[in-house]
Amino acid sequence: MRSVSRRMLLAAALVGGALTGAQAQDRTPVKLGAIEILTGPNSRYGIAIQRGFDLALADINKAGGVLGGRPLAIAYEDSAGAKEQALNAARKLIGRDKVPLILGPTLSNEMFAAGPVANERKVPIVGTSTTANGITAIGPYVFRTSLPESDVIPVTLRTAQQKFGIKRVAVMYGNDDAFTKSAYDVMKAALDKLGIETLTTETFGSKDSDFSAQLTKIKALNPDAIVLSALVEAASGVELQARQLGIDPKVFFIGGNGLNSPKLGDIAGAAADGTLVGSPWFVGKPDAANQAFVAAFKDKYGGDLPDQFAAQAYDTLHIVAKAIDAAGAPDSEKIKDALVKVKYSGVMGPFSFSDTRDPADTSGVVVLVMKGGKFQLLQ
Ligand code: 1QQ
Repeated sequence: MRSVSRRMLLAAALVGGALTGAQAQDRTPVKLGAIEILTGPNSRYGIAIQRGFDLALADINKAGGVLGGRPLAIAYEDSAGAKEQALNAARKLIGRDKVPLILGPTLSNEMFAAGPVANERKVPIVGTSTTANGITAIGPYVFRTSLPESDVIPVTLRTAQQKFGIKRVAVMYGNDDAFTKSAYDVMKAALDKLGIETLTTETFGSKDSDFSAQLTKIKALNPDAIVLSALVEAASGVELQARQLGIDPKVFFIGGNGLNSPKLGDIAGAAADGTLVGSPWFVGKPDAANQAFVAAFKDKYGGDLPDQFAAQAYDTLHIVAKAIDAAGAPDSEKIKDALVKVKYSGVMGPFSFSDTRDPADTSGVVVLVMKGGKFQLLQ
């Protein structure tokens, strides 16, 4: 009898031990940081990104979260498009919240401020919309899932040349933002390479609202097209004013990533018709994964369609979740090492990082044209 009860006690102890083990299974959320533009003139970009993340977050948590059952969470910080604010947000997320990884920031201009801090503190930071040259050269903890302008703009300009026979263009760019300046450099190199003549190069500040001096000069030169590197607020203003000043609607705009937002059509309306942009994604991309994403997005956000910023963010959170699982712990160093090895197929198509932590596959660029205030695939 004694031995039986001892065995029973042993069994009870084992069960108890097993129960304690199950109870001790870690269910604490894995909280990431995100720095995005949630207020102010450029918030259309950041809110699209936030919506993409939040949709992916819901999917991931519905499927059991990360690391065998821990929910994933995101602490958002609003940068308002200001690089000092993005820098402070990075400091706060790393120092106070101790996040193992940061998503964002929205603008290259902000990444050049926040990226070095994350890199120095050895916290991976993943841009989903930063397209300027030199982003990942900040350091080994800096990643991006967005295609750099250097992979997109040459395709856009070559398409404009082949399809519309442009020979002479005017160039306009914002000269106080890292992305708009970098995209201008890429445009200039591509125009030279294609043998397209640049009649004039005009600059403006990102907060300007009067572009009449530059546009009046451009009108007199009678270009085939206007190549424009700007964020969407200024871009909409330029396009509206161009038509008000009587620049012929046949003289279409060719833009960089800043113009690839539905906000351009919302603000500029018919004045933006004919605008060409290169894009890594389009809403009508017919594969099942993308169409399911578009439907789920519309469902969650009251019928609104996703844009490329939302699609890119959606895939990025899945890529990051995969890296966290592969890392086996919410540890910055392990996540960094896992990220470089991730292979993922999402709504943008197949994805992995190149050895410079940029997208490895640069082949998926399509050219979109604005018609009736909406971008559609150029046929
Ligand atoms: C950059 C961009 C912007 C258009 C992102 C919103 O491409 O800053 O790099």
